[in-house]
Amino acid sequence: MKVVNLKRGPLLAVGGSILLLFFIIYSVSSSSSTEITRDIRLRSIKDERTEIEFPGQKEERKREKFVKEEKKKEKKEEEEEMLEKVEKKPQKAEDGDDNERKREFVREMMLHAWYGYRNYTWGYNEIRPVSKSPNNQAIFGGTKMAATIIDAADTLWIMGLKKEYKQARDFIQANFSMANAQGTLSVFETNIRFVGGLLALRALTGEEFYTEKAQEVADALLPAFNTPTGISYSNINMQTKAASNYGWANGGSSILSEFGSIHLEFTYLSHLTGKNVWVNKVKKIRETLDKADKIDGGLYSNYMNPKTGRWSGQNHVSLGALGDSFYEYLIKSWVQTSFKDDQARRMYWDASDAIQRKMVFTSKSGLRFVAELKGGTADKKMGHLACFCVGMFALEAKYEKNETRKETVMQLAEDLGHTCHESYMRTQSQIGPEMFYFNDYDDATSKRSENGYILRPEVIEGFFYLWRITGKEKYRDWVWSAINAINKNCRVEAGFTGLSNVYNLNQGRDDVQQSFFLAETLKYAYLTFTPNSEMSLDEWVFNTEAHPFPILKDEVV
Ligand code: DMJ
Repeated sequence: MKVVNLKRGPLLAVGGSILLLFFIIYSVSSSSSTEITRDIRLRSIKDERTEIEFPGQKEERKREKFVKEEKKKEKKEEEEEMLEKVEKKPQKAEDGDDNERKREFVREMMLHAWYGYRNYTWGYNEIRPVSKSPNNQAIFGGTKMAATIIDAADTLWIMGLKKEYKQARDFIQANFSMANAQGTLSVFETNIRFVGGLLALRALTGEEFYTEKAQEVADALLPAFNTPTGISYSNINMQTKAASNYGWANGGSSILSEFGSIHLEFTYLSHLTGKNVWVNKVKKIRETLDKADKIDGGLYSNYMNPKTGRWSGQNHVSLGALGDSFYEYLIKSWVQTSFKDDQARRMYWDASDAIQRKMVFTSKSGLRFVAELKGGTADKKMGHLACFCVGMFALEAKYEKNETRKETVMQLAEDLGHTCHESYMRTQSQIGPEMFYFNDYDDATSKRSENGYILRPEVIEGFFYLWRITGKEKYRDWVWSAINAINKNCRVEAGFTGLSNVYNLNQGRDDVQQSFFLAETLKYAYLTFTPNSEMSLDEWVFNTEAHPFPILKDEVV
């Protein structure tokens, strides 16, 4: 037994092992196949369930996918169409390649200004182009509100700078929100640059999100209008919503050029949305001003108490700082409404008559200028800002029906244009100062104070209107000369800077690229060299920051 057992032992062991191996293989394979089967069964149950519980859901999903893709395609097509419009280069100027070359020159300046800002301070308000750092003025609440992007975008569009316009557009759509605003904002600056810029973009592109953003900004300003007279305050705090005036403004008064330069924007916003909340605000301001006493039958003092509607201060009247764009908005409101705003027409024509009677003087050497009035006495100086009135009077002449008056006011516009041009020609930089003085001994450019240049547009703006309205080639030459002087003296590696003293370039620069340089100065320069049909004055009215709004054919709301 033992032997038999001993002999059969290994055989049995091998056989057993083989059997065991078969068993293991069988059980493993059968268990995994069970799991696979179970899995397949579960999946098919799941599928069955899906089909049973939600019949047609697959088709629905397919349909949704299709609709999504179609929408995406549509959006892409719309975007391409919109960008095609911006790419559309202005037609070749009728008068040849020279103007095309000049347009290219200005366009290149725009790109230089834009990329300086974009490369170093994207999203901030402005660039300090010498130090390549952000410039955050208090008027914007000191926070990142992307003022340059909003102010420049319509110029990029008008110049056909497709890629750069898209950079601006995408930023505004994705990032611009009043929720980012902090601190105290200037109602006037926020309105002319932000509401104005966004509305112009809506007008040019047809894209609706711009209206929504403009409405958001305008709504944020509304608490400043809660006064018994409707006359708005200068500032609004974004957190507390408290409105306030500047202490320096004649003991906390509201300022004429500020509360008087909201009319175009709020009217157009109401027109676009069909809501009259904004237009009602500016109508109330207009009523208060219409009822108020005038100086010399048509002039307005620069300061008003918003609670009483009474003028404050010593009747300071100016076409420069504190007064300027109020007068501009009267005539432009009349134009904007296709000449239906009769109250604006009457108030403007009364003002223009009074300005011509009381504020226009001729210097010893024959230069005509618009002085400021203080308590009835003329202060014989004219600021760069006041040169905007060259364009205003040219616009008046364009629409004046009475031939004698037309001639008179056109002559005034041209004479004042000449004076503003002289203020440029008589300096080392060939750029005019912030303020120029006249007296019995010297005139036009005596160097006293305020000798800087902060990239302002008004002189070029005036020449632009004179060119468009008179067709005299010399006005184009004047723009060309001014823009070349700016390019030569203000250009630095990261954009354009203001100058500390236009009479003495050794005195340095202010290291600020103002957003209005891209919004206004370069836009007016560029449009001087396009055919007149490009942003025609018969179709568009420019706000005081050079943002174009269409002349409205229908009623406002
Ligand atoms: C701009 O913001 C506007 O033109 C405003 O009316 C006056 N000041 C600057 C440009 O100089």
